[in-house]
Amino acid sequence: SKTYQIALIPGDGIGKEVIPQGRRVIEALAGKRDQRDVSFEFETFDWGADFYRKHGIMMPEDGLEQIRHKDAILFGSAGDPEVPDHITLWGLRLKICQGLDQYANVRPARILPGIDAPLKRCRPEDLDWVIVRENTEGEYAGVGGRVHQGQPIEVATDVSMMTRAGVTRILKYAFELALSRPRKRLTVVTKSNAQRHAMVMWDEIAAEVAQSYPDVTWDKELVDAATARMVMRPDSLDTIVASNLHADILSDLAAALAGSLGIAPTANLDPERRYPSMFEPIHGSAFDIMGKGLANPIGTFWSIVMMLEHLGQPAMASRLMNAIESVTADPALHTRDLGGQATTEMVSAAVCERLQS
Ligand code: NAD
Ligand code: K
Ligand code: MN
Repeated sequence: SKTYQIALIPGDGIGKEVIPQGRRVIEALAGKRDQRDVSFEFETFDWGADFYRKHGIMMPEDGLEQIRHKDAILFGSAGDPEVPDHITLWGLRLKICQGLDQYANVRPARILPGIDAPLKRCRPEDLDWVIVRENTEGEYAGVGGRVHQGQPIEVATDVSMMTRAGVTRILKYAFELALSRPRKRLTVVTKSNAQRHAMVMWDEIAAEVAQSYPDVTWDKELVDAATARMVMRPDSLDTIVASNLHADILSDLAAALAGSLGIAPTANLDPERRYPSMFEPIHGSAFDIMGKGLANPIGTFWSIVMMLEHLGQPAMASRLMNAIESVTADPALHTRDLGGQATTEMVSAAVCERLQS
């Protein structure tokens, strides 16, 4: 039998509402009679904006040490109305992703049963994407600064730093992932016309890596054109790989085109498995709905599906995915972001009920 150690980091805002429901769903899954050989132990870390108000930092100095030996991390969101976003982001989520070298951020998007997606001519089978986001460097490398702050001569920079090693490993990951999917198709997104150094290197490395993957059909697209293509020709895309910033933006667009930000999941993976990987809904703290019980927990549940796949429990993963799809298929169980009136509690209870049956 196997016991997985899971770190729970609810964080801020609706993160604190959806992560407890995620735990409940995992417990419902593991409680099944035929599933008794797998169990989960949870440790919850109260890191985030409240911790910051008390201690002046988002997580303890030795925080990475505390989670380094877990099997996986389930994360909610970081962001608080009273604390600047760059502090909450850099002090927690980016610290973990970069500190545990979770260099592949994987974001599937597809239209689940029952979801009324906004594109008129797009059928569910037309939109089935996985966006791979470089997660440790690029535009979010943290290189830059401000001089002469507040003065007319002020200069501020955020340098997009890309390394051959970093770009090579994310492109290899993306080609591997594309190869594992039925269509074996990869689109490499850059902005190599304007960003003429790092992104030109990115294109060159893509062509080099592609040589090892003759079975993958791949093409290149500039990021601005890629947004239009996602809307106009969604079925021409399958696996997409892009830099940290570009894929951040493309994946929110993808989530919206698939129905709602509240549904979309993501995995921050260390593909080499030296460290635990981290799973989270792609949404943030959602200040406008926090504390009201309106948060859609599906993004968290789908993230747990990705966690179970990563942990090597595909049967549990597909059981949970089936329960999720059976719930989204019922409009009475849609939260407000999907045009319905269901609450976080109702959706979570319905998923658990389907897991029990
Ligand atoms: P957001 O994702 O929090 O919210 C955007 C919109 O989507 C809001 O209208 C919100 O109500 C809605 N929404 C999001 N998740 C939902 C859910 N589960 N159910 C129903 N509706 C949902 O993005 P934002 O408003 O740009 O950011 C708010 C805060 O969250 C900021 O502090 C930001 O920095 C932070 N943030 C954190 C993460 C993260 O932790 N990974 C990601 C994005 C934003
Ligand atoms: K999140
Ligand atoms: Mn984002």
